[in-house]
Amino acid sequence: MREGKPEVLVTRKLPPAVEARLAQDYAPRFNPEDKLYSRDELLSRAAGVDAILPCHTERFGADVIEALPASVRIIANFSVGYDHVDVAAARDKGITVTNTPDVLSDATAEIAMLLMLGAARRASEGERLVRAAEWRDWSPAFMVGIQMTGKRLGIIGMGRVGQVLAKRARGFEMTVHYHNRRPLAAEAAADAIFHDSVEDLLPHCDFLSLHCPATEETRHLLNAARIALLPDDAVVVNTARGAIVDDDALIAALRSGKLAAAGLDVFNNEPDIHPGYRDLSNAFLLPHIGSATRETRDAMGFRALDNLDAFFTGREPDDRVA
Ligand code: 8YV
Repeated sequence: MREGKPEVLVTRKLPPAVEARLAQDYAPRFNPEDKLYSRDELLSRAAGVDAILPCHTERFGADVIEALPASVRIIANFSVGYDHVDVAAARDKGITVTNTPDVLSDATAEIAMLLMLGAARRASEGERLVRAAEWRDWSPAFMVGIQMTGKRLGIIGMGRVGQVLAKRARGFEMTVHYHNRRPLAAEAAADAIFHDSVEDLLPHCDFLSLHCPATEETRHLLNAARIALLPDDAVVVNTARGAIVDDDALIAALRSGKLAAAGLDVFNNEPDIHPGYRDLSNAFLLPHIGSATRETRDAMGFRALDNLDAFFTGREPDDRVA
């Protein structure tokens, strides 16, 4: 490392307390306008820096990693997901990669719960009606949705967020079923029922919530064949990554009425999502705000800084993924 404080390219605007700590301990290059950098802008701004602190909005494919200046030694992500980084390419180039697990589990589980309730109880449809002054009458047949209390919740990916959601769901007297690469230890699983394949899990899901990372193996995991295994009128929610869902299949199932509703916070090709979602009244759509709380944004920033601090003082960062 060169003399003086390490230089850090911070790709997006971060909470004031996080930027203050960065300014104290590092020589940061901030992005006060919070502008999304193009690939070329990112590379030119990275000239000479020791570290990059990016969000999931910046893509570090093998070509970008290859083109990064040799000065860059660590990519300390402000995100738990790191599918935007080609970790194999980073490893090959000797670049350390870290993420921010744990600190966003509560916030993301809250949004999963919001999506489940909002989708099942037709929240956005009702809200649009009221705002557009189109609510004119009431009858017992008006805006009837699906009750969540006491239903079966299926969770794919029983990691940190999945486990918090399972806890919250028990408050709604839901029975939790899950699929994970491995069954959880008895204490963590509590009364959740393990299924050793997605196919085995799906018929037990009145509600299905996706919590696995986006990888080659999970791409389009929820496809037409698997949706067909869900009970009729199931509700699907996704707070993980859009890539896990085959959009055409999900949209077809929402259109045909096979599924009662879907709640989505993440999409393929954000923010240019599949246009088919936009006019579906049974889709409750949010703009990737799973971890967008004041508390969690600060905690994510501090966690990314803890990783940088460890790296630049010769310790192993707690959240090293490459
Ligand atoms: C973050 C997320 O807001 O951390 C993640 O993986 O998907 C989001 O909740 C975003 O990635 C920040 O970069």
